[in-house]
Amino acid sequence: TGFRLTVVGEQDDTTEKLKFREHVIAGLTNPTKALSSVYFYDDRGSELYAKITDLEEYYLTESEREIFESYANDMVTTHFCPRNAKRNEIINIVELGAGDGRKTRLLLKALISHRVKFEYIPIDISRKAMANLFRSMDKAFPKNVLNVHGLIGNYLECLRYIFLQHPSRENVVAFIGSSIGNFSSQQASHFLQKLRAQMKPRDVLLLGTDLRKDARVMQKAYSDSAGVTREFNLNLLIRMNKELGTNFDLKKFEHVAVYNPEIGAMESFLVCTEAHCISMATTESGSKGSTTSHHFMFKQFERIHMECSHKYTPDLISEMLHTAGYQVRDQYFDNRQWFMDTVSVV
Ligand code: AVJ
Repeated sequence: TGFRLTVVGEQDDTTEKLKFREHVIAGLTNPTKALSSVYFYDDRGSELYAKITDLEEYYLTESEREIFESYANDMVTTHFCPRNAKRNEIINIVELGAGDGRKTRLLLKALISHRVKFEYIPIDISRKAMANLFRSMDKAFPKNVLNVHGLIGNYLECLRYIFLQHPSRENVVAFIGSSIGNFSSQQASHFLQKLRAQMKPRDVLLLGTDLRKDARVMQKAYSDSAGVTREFNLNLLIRMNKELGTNFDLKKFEHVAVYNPEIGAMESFLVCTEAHCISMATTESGSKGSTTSHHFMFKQFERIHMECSHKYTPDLISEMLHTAGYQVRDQYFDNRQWFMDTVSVV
């Protein structure tokens, strides 16, 4: 028992950095400039996201917390117990993109109170986020009741690693907090299919998704009055300046978030307030002769697309899960019906 950490797959800093660089060059050369929110989560980005989840305007976290508070016991007794109720068999509680685990804690408490034996396996890309998670889990539970195995790496690679390590264990895979919202609906379906292909019959998926609602409510959640979300977006420019040697001047960019009803998603942009040119340092590694310097022209009011946060309806989610080969067992809602957690099985 206790806490363990495993790094899965190669964590090669130089290839990661090269990928990041290629991504930025492609994204800023495109006629409609775009960067990907997957790069938000360096240590500072994870910290800022944790701050966002504390904001009242960012209703998602509180709504899902309410769902777990009301229904964690029901989820455990109805869906998460090992099928044969042989309670001596350990089950895996796998969490994709664990963050600080404040909501997951409610699930784990319910499992413990029903005497289900389990290993909690959080997966995250940020080591610092994982360290914080370990600390908060250690504080929240008495000594020796939790068995935690944290994995650092890519979701699907980590899942393959777990399923190979424990081929006969039952799995509950939690993908909560509307993390799936960053995928386009096509990417989301594709990811769910790949996930399903790795799961065993009767393994459980717990999927947390944000629901469509009054656009004003959603827009406030993504442009909060304290400016934390603004800082969260600007942090990617800071990261590029640090890691790629760009010279973004943060004062020349404004954060804007709008709901796009055509795709059912909140979209975040950094809008450039004056025309200027950004340059990027040349790489030193001359092996590939990659010494071209890069410049990116910004017109006044031109914007960089930073993030999509997709919002769903219960029917859209059921349909997507069904298409991906899952059977939907239950949908849980908060009182306002702003958020939903769906339990489905393979
Ligand atoms: C971490 C993807 C769930 O899209 O709501 C929060 C990230 N972006 N505020 C979301 C985010 C701006 C968040 N997810």
